[in-house]
Amino acid sequence: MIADDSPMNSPMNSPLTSMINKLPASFSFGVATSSYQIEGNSFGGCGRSHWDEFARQPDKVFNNEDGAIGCDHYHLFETDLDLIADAGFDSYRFSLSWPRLLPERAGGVNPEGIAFYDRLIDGMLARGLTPNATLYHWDLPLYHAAEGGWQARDTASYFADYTDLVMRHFGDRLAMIAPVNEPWCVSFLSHYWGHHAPGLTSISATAKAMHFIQLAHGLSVQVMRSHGHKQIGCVLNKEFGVPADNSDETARLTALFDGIYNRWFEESVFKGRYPDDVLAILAPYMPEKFELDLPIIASPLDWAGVNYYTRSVIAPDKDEPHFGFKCISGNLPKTDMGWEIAPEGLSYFLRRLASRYAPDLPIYVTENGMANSDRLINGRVDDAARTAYFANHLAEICSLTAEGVPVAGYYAWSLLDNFEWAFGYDKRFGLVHVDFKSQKRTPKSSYYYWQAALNP
Ligand code: IFM
Repeated sequence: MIADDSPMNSPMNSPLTSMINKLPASFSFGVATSSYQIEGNSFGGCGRSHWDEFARQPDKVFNNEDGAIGCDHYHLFETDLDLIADAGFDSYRFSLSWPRLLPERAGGVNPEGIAFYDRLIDGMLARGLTPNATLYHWDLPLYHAAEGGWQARDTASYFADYTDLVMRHFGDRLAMIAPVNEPWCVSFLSHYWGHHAPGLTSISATAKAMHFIQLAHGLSVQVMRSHGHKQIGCVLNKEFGVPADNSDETARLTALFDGIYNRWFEESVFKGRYPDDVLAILAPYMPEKFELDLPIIASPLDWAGVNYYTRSVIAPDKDEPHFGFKCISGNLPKTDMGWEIAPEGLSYFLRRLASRYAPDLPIYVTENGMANSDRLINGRVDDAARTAYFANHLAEICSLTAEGVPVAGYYAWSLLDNFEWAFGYDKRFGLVHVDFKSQKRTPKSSYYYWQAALNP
């Protein structure tokens, strides 16, 4: 399935080599993916998730596409693990699908789901890849969504039960684990801006989701700890806000953006509190006695993960009823998502995490990468822009480690082109091109540059 004409194999002088040489020998490099985006949830008895329901609604997803087939990773996982190992990566960050393991409301565990993750995890171990698992990368079982989803306290308890299931079957083989991928996306993006499932635009739903996803994280951490796990982390996405003008009001709004996007999650996980500026707006909608959950949310961790892609330019918006700002287009070069390329934001967050929130923890960049308008021409994909993106972000990490910021690893997003949520299969983030009709994999030039740099 892998294209065998390796046109740009082993380029000498990979632009990534000098960065990698400056990092400590123990620094870990991996790639990241997620279940709904690649597995194909029409295979192996997987249950329906709220993403299937969201994608079923007209015009929610580009071309009305969904994750039914994905990259058919369910069947092609050996090929994909070979690609990871052959490039020289030492770790694979993947997610388990809750509805694959528990497809029905009261139907018990899906043996095919257990068997699939057994094969996948054992396949990583056989290739010397360190498994780094995420338990929730957005595929909420539809039956839980129907009962209130992340607006309901019970969903957090059910997530703890699901965590226990994962720990019992796979825990001893998972070197690193995090409960939730990108809680901002799970809550604000999905319940206030409505861009992701369940597609709501309600301040009340948002406040509840912003709390219950954090509670789910904390309860899950406690379950993992009760199983004796020692490498439990979190994966928070960060976006760097910059003011569109020099006014005091825009500075205040930019700080508020930082509060909603970043500090809400950092403060609660690492300090057991929510930031006052955001809470002042969400307080009327918060679940009763939410304060009592904060010590659970702040359960101690062993590592901290940061997903970073871009910055946001913040401008006042008088028509925005609750927060008063909007994100506008900036003037930096942009990726195919229209996201500005701003590597210095990564440094800002890693430094802040190390100094303010998690001084004693190793930090991992758990996602970083770009969508590019890749074209497969004569069996080749030249994605030089993606290699440059990686190199520019790695350069920031080199400076940070030289300063003593404890960055311990980096995961490129993503191994494969995949289902990019509301953008369907239109936006390509992979190091490896996927033809979604034939499922043929073709490593792009960025893949070969990683391979050259990781195998000097
Ligand atoms: O594809 C997503 C991923 O699921 C979560 N982090 C950001 C990526 C790019 O949008």
